[in-house]
Amino acid sequence: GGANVGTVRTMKTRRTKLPVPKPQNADNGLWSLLYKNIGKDLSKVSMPVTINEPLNMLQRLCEELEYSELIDKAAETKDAMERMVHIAAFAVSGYASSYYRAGHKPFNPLLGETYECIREDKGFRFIAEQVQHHPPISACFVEGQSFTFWQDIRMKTKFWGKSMEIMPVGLVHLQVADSHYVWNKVTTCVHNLFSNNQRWADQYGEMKIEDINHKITCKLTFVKASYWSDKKHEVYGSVLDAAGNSVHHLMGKWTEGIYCGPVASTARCVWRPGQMPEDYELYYGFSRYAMQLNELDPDEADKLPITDTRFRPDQRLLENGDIAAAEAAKAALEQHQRERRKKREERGEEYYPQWFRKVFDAKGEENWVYNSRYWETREKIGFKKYKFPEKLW
Ligand code: PIF
Repeated sequence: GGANVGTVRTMKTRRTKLPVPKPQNADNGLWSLLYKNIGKDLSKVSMPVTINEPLNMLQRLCEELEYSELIDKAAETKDAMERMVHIAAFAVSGYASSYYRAGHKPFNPLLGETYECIREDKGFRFIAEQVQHHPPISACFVEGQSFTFWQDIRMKTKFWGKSMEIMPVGLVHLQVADSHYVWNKVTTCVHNLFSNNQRWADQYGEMKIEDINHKITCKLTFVKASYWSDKKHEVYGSVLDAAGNSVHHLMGKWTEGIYCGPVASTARCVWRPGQMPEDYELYYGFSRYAMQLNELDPDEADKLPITDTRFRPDQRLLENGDIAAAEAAKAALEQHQRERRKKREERGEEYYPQWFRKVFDAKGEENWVYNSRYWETREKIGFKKYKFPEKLW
């Protein structure tokens, strides 16, 4: 059943900008830091806060739902082949924001950090938790009026000197109408890593979206940019029926939009990204939707658990432009986390996340599923009375 997100709070006007523009800081020493750690697993190196944007990985997962109206459209579509067209556009739409965001990385959430997002206007509620620290794993679960969406994400990274490849591991799940979709994510490559102004991101590889209930698949190719071709940001592919016949062709760019049709000249537009806000360059390249994600609504604050990212001090300090304090707070939080880990190890305790649990699928792959307690606890007990096993800050 769909989530009853409408009754949770009354609609507010959300902020349109961050409190201050990003401070202009000089060289952040990223090059010497990476050079010192050559050959090491970079996820185990503490990075300077200046390469972060004031959003974390949990909020980035929520950002993938910016164009959730495509799922609502799919839900109204009776024809399962046509429904796949909207879902494919949705899967591509999650990459649009990355075009403006290559300059920074999201915060790495602390183990046990959570993030909720209630969007009565979009008709969904989102919950995510950092379920593992090394290697980092973020899990999320979303209930919409017409759908259920979940994923857990883990990255493999490859450092190439001037660039870095990020290969997400794990699958995205989406249930809409009588379809259950599963798909993988493509590789992200951040180029010109050491040039603060010329860093750019590419997305490439094959994405396979399956409607397991109807045996319909959509194969999409994200074309790798190259010096010799002008095929930057291109995506193409087709929707195949159970017999493997191609029924719809898809083409476009993850930065500009997706079109469907037998031939390009008559293709119809399925999705186009929204306009960027004024002065977005000054605000980390955030879209309107991204600007809202870390907003702390004073009327909602006492309903949130203390583990919610909106209370994380270093991220808030960065958002407010206080770099020195953010840097110090990040170091202190990380140190505190190391001490908690050490204590658990000394006691021989295993760590269990609060809202997700690990299950193994038929192929023996690890999956993180929502235990359905978060919203129930929020409504019935309230997080003020809920006892968290550890204090994150
Ligand atoms: C810290 O995370 P950082 C380290 O993990 C550190 O080892 C740990 O201490 P511990 C700290 O507690 C952590 O806070 C390091 C690393 C994190 C990711 C996944 O935030 C990749 O300081 C995300 O960062 C990239 O970051 C996604 O890994 C991009 O968060 C879309 O690997 C990196 C840096 C990647 C550089 C990319 C530059 C792009 C501009 O003692 O507990 O181990």
